[in-house]
Amino acid sequence: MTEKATALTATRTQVDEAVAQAVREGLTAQPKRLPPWLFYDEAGSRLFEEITELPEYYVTRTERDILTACSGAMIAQAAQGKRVRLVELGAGSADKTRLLLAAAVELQGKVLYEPLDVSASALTEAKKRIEREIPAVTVAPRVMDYTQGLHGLEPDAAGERRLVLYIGSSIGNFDAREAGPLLERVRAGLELGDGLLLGVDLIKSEETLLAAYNDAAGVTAAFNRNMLVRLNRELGADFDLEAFSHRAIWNASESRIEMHLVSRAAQRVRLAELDLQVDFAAGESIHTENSYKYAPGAAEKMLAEAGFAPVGCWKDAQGWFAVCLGRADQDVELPGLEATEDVTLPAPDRATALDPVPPRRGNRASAAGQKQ
Ligand code: AVI
Repeated sequence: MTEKATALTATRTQVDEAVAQAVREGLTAQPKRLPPWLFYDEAGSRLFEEITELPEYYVTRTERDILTACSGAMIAQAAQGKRVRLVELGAGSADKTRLLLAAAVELQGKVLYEPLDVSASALTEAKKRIEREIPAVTVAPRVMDYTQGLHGLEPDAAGERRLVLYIGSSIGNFDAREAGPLLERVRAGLELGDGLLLGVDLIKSEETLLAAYNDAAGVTAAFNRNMLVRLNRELGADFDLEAFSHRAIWNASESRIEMHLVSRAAQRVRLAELDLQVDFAAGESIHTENSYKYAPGAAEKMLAEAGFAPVGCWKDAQGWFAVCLGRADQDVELPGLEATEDVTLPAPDRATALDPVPPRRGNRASAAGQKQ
């Protein structure tokens, strides 16, 4: 083999098949699209961490406020007097998971935490960090693609309940056709009485939504464009980053923010590793992400349809975000809005909102809640 051929083979073996297939499919589709999981290479994960700290990106901050105030109540509701072990879908963003772990430690002393992620390095990092910060927590990470179900988790020990954390509005990056089955697969891996804690972003003013995905510092734009940087590096593509603009729009009829990369001019892009060239018209877009925002009651409905009786929903005072608990149940009825315990943090004095509030029973006691 010539030196050049050897080098080429070496490069080709490094191409990730899943990446190659997703990009080929997405860029030859009409309209063009790329899946949002492509955002999260090392640089993209760093940019996402930066996004979570932006003043416009209310999502992380608001969910953190809810968890700061209500983690104790959530854990107590999930545990129902038993020991609880926590499973997290994804390796867990440090401080939000920490709040729930600390609440569980407070309730029962030692806690077992099982983060599930496709990235071994993210899991190793989470294990080191959490065991250092909360020594009462034992971290048992598992490298797996949780979107395919919770295969291989050992059964609950006697007197124990699992609580699956799916926080951070991650479910919002799946459309309804994907989100429902994903939650059903999670439910299939659980036992009766186990719980799912689901963080969902709620519909709010278009202005607030657009600002969150179009920040003044341009971090979200860099996050979006980083997908092209990744394709240039991993697939030998020649995307000119300046030739694509970041666009975030609110699609009201679908109740979602959409992110796009829009070609500023007619151009041809080559992807050497795919033996592919792709033509763009001026103004043509690559749809890179959907981020669904939910109406009141939608999260409870989604939980019920997946086989979880909605037990409680904790919201911030502005009604921007909800963290909802569902309990794996045999026979789950679709809830009316009155079916769950609804807790709203007190408004708007932040000092008050950050103080733990005892769960305030909604005026409509829970039918589902009676089964607890
Ligand atoms: C990870 N996910 C919940 C974020 C969201 O808000 O949909 C990803 C993101 N995209 C742009 N900004 C943040």
